[in-house]
Amino acid sequence: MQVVKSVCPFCGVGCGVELYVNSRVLRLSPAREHPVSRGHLCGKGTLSYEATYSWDRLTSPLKRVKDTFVRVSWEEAIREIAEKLKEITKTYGPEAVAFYGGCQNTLEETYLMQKVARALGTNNVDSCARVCHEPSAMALKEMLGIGASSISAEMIPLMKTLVIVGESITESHPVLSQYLTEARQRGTKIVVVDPRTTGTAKFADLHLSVRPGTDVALFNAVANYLIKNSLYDREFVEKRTEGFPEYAKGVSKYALEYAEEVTGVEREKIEEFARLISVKGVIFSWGLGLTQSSGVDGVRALIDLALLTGNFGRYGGVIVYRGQTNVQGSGDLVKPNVFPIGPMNEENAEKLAKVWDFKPPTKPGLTVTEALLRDNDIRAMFFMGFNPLASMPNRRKVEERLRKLDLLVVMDAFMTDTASLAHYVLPSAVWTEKEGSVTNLDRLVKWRFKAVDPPGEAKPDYEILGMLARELGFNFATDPKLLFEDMKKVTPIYSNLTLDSIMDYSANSRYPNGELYLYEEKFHTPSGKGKFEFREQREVKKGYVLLTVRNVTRYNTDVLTGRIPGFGMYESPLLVNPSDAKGLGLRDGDEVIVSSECGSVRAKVRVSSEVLNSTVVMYMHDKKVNYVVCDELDESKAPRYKYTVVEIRKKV
Ligand SMILES: Nc1nc2c(c(=O)[nH]1)N[C@H]1C(S)=C(S)[C@@H](COP(=O)(O)OP(=O)(O)OC[C@H]3O[C@@H](n4cnc5c(=O)[nH]c(N)nc54)[C@H](O)[C@@H]3O)O[C@H]1N2
Ligand SMILES: Nc1nc2c(c(=O)[nH]1)N[C@H]1C(S)=C(S)[C@@H](COP(=O)(O)OP(=O)(O)OC[C@H]3O[C@@H](n4cnc5c(=O)[nH]c(N)nc54)[C@H](O)[C@@H]3O)O[C@H]1N2
Ligand code: SF4
Ligand SMILES: [Mo]
Repeated sequence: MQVVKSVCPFCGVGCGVELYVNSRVLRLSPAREHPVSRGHLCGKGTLSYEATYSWDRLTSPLKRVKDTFVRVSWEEAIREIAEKLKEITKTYGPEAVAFYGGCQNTLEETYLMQKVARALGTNNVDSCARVCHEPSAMALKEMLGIGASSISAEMIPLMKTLVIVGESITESHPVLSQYLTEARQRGTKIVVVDPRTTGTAKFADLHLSVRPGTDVALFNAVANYLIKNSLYDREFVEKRTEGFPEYAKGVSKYALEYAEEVTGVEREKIEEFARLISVKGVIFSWGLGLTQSSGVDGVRALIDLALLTGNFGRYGGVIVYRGQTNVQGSGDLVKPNVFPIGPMNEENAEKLAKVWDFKPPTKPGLTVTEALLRDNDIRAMFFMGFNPLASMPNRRKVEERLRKLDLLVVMDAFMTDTASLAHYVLPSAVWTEKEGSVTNLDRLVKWRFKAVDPPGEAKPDYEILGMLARELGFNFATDPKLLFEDMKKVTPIYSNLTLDSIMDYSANSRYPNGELYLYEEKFHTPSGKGKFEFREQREVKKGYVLLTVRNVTRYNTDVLTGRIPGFGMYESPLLVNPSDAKGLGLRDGDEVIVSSECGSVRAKVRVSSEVLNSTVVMYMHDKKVNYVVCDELDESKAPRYKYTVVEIRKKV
């Protein structure tokens, strides 16, 4: 039996695994030497390979003929797609074409995808990173210099305080729970800011049940309290930051009384929060409860607290709980308005031309959310490992948009909702069937080794993209190791990594230089200083707010977990607080219609004291949910998945 090292295909913890292979994967065990997972796995990680053997894997290219799909050869599919692309770019220009990739793909595939798009002449490239943590990447880059966590999860137990905002570690990043347990044993205080009493909140010394969308008011009031009582790090602020006077002025109107009224959290608890962070040794960490509710402004207001308390370098920092296995990597490599090498300008286009042998266009393209949810002239879309029909907000609008395309190509291992609308569906190999690297939430890059062959005619995405590129007249390297070296040449933060280090599962292969913590002496901003950014709390809407969240046994649109026996694929209940249930005359099991400005869904009520009053909760894994979630976008074009005002009506 062969033992092959790999990385779990699901969440951003990126646990190291060992696949036991005898022409097929027979079982999976933790890779004990992996520095972050340290020999642990969660339940769905342990069974993750089962989905790859599901009976309904796609095994040959498919072409739509009227209302059905017919099998075609790879040659036919690629030739026809290329012909259609040439026709579309000739008639409407290259900007009529878009390539959007998922975050279960490797760095090399994502890199190749954007290269093919740019060779065609379009910057319409993006990934699912847009919808979870683009607000984080944007705020981190502008205020600290690098759009990633500054400190490793390994450092959590060494801290005095860990602040967790809008993130359910026990559901979404379960293997990190080991650090919470260890931290508690060592006396670290844990503060959880979440409207729900999550499993993670049960670890907390202090749980602030904020009203959804009010985190900015909370953080600004805490800052004001710290400044007024001289509890902030004056020396750090003077030497290492800029923008403090404007920030201090901005937060000065955020009194505790006001924060109490807006957030619904008692003043004493807010004061306790302030005191717990006014020390050295604090990590500020967050998930989607911040980005998909308050957007970039929410993240800015939290990073401000880290700057104010001087918690950087060995003393603390920021952790963003990135979602998918390679979402940090996809976010680093592919954006429609930035090149991997840096800002989208002539100078960088020239630099890229030297490596790529073609000059990429410099006109910014459209994000995936703009392409699907706002008016535009795109006529051909490629989706690689992405199921936007189920995962984007306002499903009805997305469906209309996809149906209007002249060319929709989906590369996936399964017939997803999105694939079912495609003109061509191309069968992709999955993680165990190919090789390549992924970046986890800790900036740790690891290589997945190939364990088995893909089924039927399925192929790795790098081969599919390579075939398409050749048919379009571009001769690009497609071997993952060559792609990795090519990628490093144009992606400065990855330039110091070596294949040897990322292939060694015990090595500290973190970018940029293997640091467990960044910004010990200076920030990576142009001035070397951390930048305060004051933002106001936005208006809070009235009515019931629907939050859509995760469950530990299911993964995103359930395409993979739905194919692991015993996991996933059931309808989401509507979780309602007991007092709201009483007010609405609802009991457990009652059927209700939940409706918003965008649409409505049916659900069965589950009365739950874990839910804050005036909020209701559904699991995002249920495909119906995005019929009701609306498509408001923040400054970074990320959807506000966690803030839809809804009406609830009992079905009679
Ligand atoms: N089991 C499992 N794990 C996953 C995934 C999965 O589908 N299943 N998906 C992966 C992906 S893609 C991602 S991005 C991550 C996401 O991981 P998380 O960030 O944990 O995602 P959610 O559960 O969607 O939302 C987190 C929390 O935000 C809270 N929240 C909602 N609104 C607010 C608010 O206004 N303020 C505050 N402070 N909190 C709020 C919710 O109550 C919820 O507990 O998980 C990854 N891991
Ligand atoms: N209402 C609501 N909606 C949400 C969210 C929410 O909190 N609430 N969260 C959002 C977030 S954070 C995210 S990240 C998105 C996730 O949205 P998506 O990324 O669209 O969802 P996934 O289910 O992860 O789909 C990934 C697809 O990739 C395929 N795949 C896996 N491996 C490979 C591979 O190697 N190659 C190829 N070609 N395909 C592969 C899988 O079969 C699957 O179909 O959902 C978003 N949608
Ligand atoms: S915690 Fe995340 S990466 Fe680790 S085994 Fe579970 S799903 Fe996989
Ligand atoms: Mo995500």
